[in-house]
Amino acid sequence: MQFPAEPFKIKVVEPINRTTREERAKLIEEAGFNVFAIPAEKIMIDLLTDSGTSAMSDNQWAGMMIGDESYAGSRNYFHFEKTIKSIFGFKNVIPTHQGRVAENLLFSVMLKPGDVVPNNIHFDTTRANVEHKGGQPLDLVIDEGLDPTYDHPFKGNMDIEKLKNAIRKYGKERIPLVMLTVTNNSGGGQPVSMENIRQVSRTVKKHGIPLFFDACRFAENCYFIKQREQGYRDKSISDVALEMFSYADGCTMSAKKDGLVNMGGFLGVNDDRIAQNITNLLILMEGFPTYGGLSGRDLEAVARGLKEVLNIDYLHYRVSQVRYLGDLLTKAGVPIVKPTGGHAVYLNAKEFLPHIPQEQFPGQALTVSLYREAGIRAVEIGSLMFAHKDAETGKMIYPELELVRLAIPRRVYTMQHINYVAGAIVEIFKSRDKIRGLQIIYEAPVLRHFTAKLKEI
Ligand code: P71
Repeated sequence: MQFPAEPFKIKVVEPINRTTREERAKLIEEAGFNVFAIPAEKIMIDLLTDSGTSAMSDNQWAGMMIGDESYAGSRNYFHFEKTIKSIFGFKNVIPTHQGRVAENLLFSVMLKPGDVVPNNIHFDTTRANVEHKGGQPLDLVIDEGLDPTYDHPFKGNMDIEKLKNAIRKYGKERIPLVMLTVTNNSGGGQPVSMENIRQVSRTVKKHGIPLFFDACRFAENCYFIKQREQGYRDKSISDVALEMFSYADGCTMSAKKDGLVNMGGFLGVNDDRIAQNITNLLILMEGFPTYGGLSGRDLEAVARGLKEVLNIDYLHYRVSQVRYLGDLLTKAGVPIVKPTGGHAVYLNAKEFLPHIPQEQFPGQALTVSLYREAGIRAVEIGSLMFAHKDAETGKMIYPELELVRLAIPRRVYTMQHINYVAGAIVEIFKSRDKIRGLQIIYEAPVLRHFTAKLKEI
């Protein structure tokens, strides 16, 4: 397949610092073999996350200059509101400074202790916010979604039988809402099909349970529907989005992903009473309802970013760039999660480093190696992030998947950067038997992966 050229010209550049292997070896050791502790200036290609790391367009930067910083009723808020209503179709729009606050506000209003919230797979912040309100997060993705080698066009789909069983088991009284994460980040950035969305919507409606989207990467999901699902080839991304959201009662959104901005988020919700309750809390936590923790210029950048992200040339390039990296790695025999998702390639560390047992953190060992050998920062999504002691037996429970995520920031790196990344990983793969396991020397009681210190065995 022919991969498209960048559908943009570069007007502003930021130099990338070179570092030597010797320097990086010293830095990673000082960082306790944790890439979160490395200064970003010492990274050559930063694939830690695609969140808030995208490049804004000239049009977005121009919008920043007409930011109206009035406390109440900023003109940029009205542009923000109108844009979101036209794309998402929800009746009420509530700005927040990022996605997790939208989640916190929604669950504060809708959840009571003991409630259950089904999702395809909850992202960490959603899971943590559900638990914070005394709720129980349920992951109901189809079984294929948990098998890294299984090629399926919509691996983010929710299993309808699992959903029906959950409703039967807990009753609609204990399920205040059902969520769908598009695309499904924790499962490899995999899309959910329109057919599945319709089925989920039909199932929950029958019981009067509201459906909400975690809409971070909605445009990438719409692109996959257009490409892969029958009946959508001739529809615009905007039409696909409007249909998708028409099946839901609301959404939470981190605009740091498909909003193409460095900071921003919002809630969309149809029900006026829920919107009112959320707004009351918003004033307490984020600010007045027409800015919600954002400055006027930020609201303008989100409004403009949300329009740009619907451009088919942009989306085609975006998803192709991620696939291009996946294809280069697959051709060289490097094990990755298949198919590649919308925003990232996920290396399968269990297969990459079969000589390192899971209790020696193969995903983290590979992450360390990517930095030391090539200056690439990835993120471990495996036993360092998820392994935990069983409350009853005290035995360690390890996650099924041991992955290293290479998240691609939007419009930031060129295809030649991607060639560099693939080339470096292929070289590391050739001498993978030299990579050593790790051992924890410090860990925090929760979310240990951010601050853990380790040493090489
Ligand atoms: C990603 C992130 C950013 C992140 C957050 C926490 C730990 C590590 C990295 C954020 C998401 C997301 C989904 C599906 C909600 C949020 C929170 N993703 N839902 O993938 O992917 O949004 O960061 O704006 O609060 O690196 P927020």
